Amino acid sequence: MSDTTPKSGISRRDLLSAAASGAALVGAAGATRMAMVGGATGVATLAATSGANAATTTANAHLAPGELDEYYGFWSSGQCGEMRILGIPSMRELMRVPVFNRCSATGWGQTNESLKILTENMSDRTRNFLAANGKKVHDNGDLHHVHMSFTEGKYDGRFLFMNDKANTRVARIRLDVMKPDKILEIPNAKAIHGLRPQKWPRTNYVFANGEDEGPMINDGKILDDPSQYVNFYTAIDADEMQVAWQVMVSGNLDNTDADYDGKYAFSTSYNSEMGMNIAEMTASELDHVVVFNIAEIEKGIAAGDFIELNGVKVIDGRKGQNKNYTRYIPIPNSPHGCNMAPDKKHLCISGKLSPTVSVIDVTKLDAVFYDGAEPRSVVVAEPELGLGPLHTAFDGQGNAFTTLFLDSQVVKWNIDKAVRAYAGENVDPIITKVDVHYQPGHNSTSMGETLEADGKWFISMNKFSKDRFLNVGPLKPENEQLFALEGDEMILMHDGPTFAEPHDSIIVHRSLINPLNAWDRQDPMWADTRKQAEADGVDIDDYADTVIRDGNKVRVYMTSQAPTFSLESFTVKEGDEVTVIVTNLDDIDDLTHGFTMGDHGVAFEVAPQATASATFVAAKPGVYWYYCQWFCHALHMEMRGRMLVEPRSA
Ligand code: K7E
Ligand code: CUA
Repeated sequence: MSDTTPKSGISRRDLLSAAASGAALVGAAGATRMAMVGGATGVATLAATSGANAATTTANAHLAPGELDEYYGFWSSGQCGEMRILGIPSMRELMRVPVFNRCSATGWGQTNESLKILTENMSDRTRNFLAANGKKVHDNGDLHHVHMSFTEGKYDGRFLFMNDKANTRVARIRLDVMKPDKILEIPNAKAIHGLRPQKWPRTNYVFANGEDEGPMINDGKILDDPSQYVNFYTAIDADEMQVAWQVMVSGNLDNTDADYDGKYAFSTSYNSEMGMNIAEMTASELDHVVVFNIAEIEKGIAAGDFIELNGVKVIDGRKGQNKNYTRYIPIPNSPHGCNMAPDKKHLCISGKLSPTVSVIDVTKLDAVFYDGAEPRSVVVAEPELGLGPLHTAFDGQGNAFTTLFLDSQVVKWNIDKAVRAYAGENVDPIITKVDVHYQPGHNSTSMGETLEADGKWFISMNKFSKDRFLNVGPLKPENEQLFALEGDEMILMHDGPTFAEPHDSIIVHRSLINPLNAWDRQDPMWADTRKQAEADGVDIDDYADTVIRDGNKVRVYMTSQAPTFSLESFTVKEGDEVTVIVTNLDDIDDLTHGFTMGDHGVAFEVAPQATASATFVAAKPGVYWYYCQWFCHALHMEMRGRMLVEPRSA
């Protein structure tokens, strides 16, 4: 389909000029939507919107059924607490990976293997709190930011790191199996929000922001006295997944990023006032960016200039300390997004309540730390872009894309021109503005937060969808829009409704991701289970149908091989603590089994070559069927067995 045969009565050229003129795009995009309804599939419409003479990006957007995407998208899910994997450019959701949440399908938060990961780095305080509430783990999480490990400024395909704002945690996901292997509760800090891996020389640290302030020792002795509240910036040893050190700071911390030299990390702070309500929090015209000097902090720790708080070495980097750990750069006004450009030089701080993005030249920071230069001397541009700038992404060609929450727009602008304009030259840094639908938060570009930013794709992650989809009731989906980047143009390719509430995403070329098709039998995920099996004399790598009684504990070892479990039934006594351990001996791609114990709230996934287990108390005498809950075979329904629970006093 070409520009001259518009399917919907509107040509691609019309669409582009509408995009350029801003307001008309609502109507134009509406017409595109009608074209999508008319087309056989959304995929077909991707082809339809890319004109015959369109450059390669849009042409490549057509993915026929069965064709694979060029990019992985790793998505946060906000208050759902999971991570999601999408294909780009199709925007197909490929997988959901439970992290901070519990999951009915996979048994995450219920299997012994996942419980270990969820609880092994939990404080006693939290453990006791949960026990008092009859729980082992939190049921919720609030996952905002997913980022990959780096080696020399490029994604290295090893790990993903992500935050939980709700319960102050950081998780790591292994990219070979797409499951978390470490979840860490961060001591002292409250509400981990911004999170970024160190980019250079590699991800030795993951930096994590504490958003909410509180008493340094939060044991109830200090309560309603905000003058004694502090905040914590955390560096996590990314290999060990343990806190390396923390810095006490003034003002709360919002988003963070790191430079491409391994020298500095940065945090935006939107409440330098340390206010406790909206009026107080927004009183000041200027808040700040905190700059962390990594080498000086490491030196200070080595020299013993720290206090130990809940087992963590904490350096005092509050305002007025006048040590070389931190500097506070005044920035207008409640700044939010914190994004390091792949030119290795410019850090873009989105103003949120100011219509500006403040551009910091990170090569000027040495002078602020060591030569007494004014903190604001590092600001080399402050373009006025529009209302509510939240986050900035990059194309690797010197351009930046900033979301404008209040304007419901994305603005593409040139960093160099902004710097020249700030220096007094009469140039306009703004290249184009496009409407998005509606109220964008984060945005991301393909490979955009790395030295390999390729400027092909752009995602606007919009908080509201309003009229863009069929009405599904008062709770509406969010809307994520995919744009092709071609020259100076941003071409809307796809509206993607999503459930609550992805904040952030990264778009990663598929050549960097090589997951397994089946688990390695020696995987550390079930190392504890393996140890127990060895003690019980059971070889979990081979056919097993063994029931071990150990006092009132019963361990039931079985294997799954389509379409049977090795055990057709097992018998326990009322009140026994039963652990069912299932090993999936199938090693064929995609042959996942599951185990569900009927009427017991027990269910979990057992992927090819995996071992998984769950423990429960058999408190109800009677006959209970267990079954495989993953459709695996023509005889999947028949893949079941019985648990016979004998009454205690019979
Ligand atoms: Cu802007 Cu939590 Cu990244 Cu959301 S934060 S938008
Ligand atoms: Cu095994 Cu369904």
